[in-house]
Amino acid sequence: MSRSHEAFVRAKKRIAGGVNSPVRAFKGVGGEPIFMERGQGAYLWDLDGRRYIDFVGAWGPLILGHADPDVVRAVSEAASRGLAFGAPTELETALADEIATAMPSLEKVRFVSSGTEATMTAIRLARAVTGRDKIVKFEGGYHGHPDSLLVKAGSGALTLGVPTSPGVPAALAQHTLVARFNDLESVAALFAQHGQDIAAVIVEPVAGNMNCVLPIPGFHEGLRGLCDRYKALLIFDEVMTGFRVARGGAQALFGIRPDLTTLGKIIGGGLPVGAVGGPARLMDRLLPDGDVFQAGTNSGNPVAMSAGLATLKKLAAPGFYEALGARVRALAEGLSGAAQRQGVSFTTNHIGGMFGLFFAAGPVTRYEHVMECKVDRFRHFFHGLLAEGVYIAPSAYEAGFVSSTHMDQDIAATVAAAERVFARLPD
Ligand code: HOZ
Repeated sequence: MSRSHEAFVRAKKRIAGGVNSPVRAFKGVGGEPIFMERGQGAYLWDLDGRRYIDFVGAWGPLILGHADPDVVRAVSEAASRGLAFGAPTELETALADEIATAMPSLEKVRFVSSGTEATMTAIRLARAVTGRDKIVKFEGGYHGHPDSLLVKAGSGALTLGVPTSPGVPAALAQHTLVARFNDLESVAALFAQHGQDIAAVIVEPVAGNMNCVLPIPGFHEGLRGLCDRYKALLIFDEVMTGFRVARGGAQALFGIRPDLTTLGKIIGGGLPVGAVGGPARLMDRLLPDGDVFQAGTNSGNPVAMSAGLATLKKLAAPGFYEALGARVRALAEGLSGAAQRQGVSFTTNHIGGMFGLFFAAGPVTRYEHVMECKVDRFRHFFHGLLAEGVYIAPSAYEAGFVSSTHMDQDIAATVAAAERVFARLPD
């Protein structure tokens, strides 16, 4: 009996479902979660001492790999000065400066402790400044778990079969309008019908919670145009893409200026940090200068701010994103080549430091394409890779992540392992 199994049995007695975030429970792939003991660079070790090449990266934050020495040093130094003050520190301004330099649309930010808090705040702010109630999101789009956004959601909600969660009042859900990603007409139709009531469109600029789906050319320009025409706000949820697809996020890559941006993951360097940001004229509506309520005991925690700062400083190194993108490309092309040699219908999407794997011929540009992929094959692939010492997300609806510590030999070992698994996949 494995130590992971014993740990899971104990966890289930005290923790709902044995896990603190549902997609971790392996229900999307079958079997039981692996309990981790430590991570270093590109590798994770489980309780039973098995090593894995890790492409989950704590679901996105670990762009520098596990336990980066500079980040660990910054965290230790900050911790030795005090774990929390519940009062402002200069670290918060320093991290806000670093973000605004990389992403100029975030003139001002408000730090929170998770992506969920960031999107919840962005929606509240958008409703307050426009005086409208409705929001537009996309099918398979996931923005954490604020009530307004758990309608036809991706990530764990999709993996576990509850894209629209019980517990969300119908009176609230009726204000959430759902369009199709990469289908501008579906958005235009909602505006034509409800234009005067729509406060905001919220979108992951690269959809990363229904696997990884890139925007088609013109999609974001079209969203910007519709929002401007109807005086609604465009919210880019860059919790995943911020500092991941480029230092300036997807907004820099695609040349789009959203009204509000939400961040998380990388800006906390592995510790819990989220942020909402935008121009002063919008952000100043938040209390205490404005009237829109938002608060948090843990917000701006000095240890978390230090982890984020140490991380963002390293991402400014020349050539960082070129090298990261080259590794992701090598992985995606390597996997596609291996699948082709083994006669497996398979395709990949990738951008910057993130990627998606699909058991379908592709191209995959829409939610429907993702839903047509062969989930059974993915399950076999996942367990085959796990047995080979490669850890990918335990769901067919999550993006994968590469860090700066994944070396050529890790990519080559992963491709070789995947080819062995492709060769024995059942039809
Ligand atoms: N919703 C996260 C991935 N998109 C999963 C978080 C977790 O389980 O840790």
